[in-house]
Amino acid sequence: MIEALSEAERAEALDGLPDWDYDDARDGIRRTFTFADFVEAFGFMTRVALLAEKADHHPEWSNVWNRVEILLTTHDAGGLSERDIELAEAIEGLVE
Ligand code: HBI
Repeated sequence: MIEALSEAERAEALDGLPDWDYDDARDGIRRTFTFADFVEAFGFMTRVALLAEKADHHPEWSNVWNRVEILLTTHDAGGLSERDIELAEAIEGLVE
């Protein structure tokens, strides 16, 4: 079992993820990524999928042509957890 982050822990984690927004309704974090075209967007999704599977932690996401919207929250914790932060950081590593 994993615990949801406290408000203070969340604030600290989000300081390190300036491009991610906190979603109050879902107790999760969101970011929209935009690429040159569909192939770039889907290539990114493939790389994220491999990271997610390795971590056994999976995004809620959608894709429209060159845009990928990602929401990270932890169902097991009922909200945002360290696992979401770790996955967000790993995703940032792909697009740097
Ligand atoms: N992915 N985002 C997210 N949240 C979870 O709680 C979660 C997951 N992937 C797999 C997973 N939990 C497993 O541990 C089981 O709950 C199936």
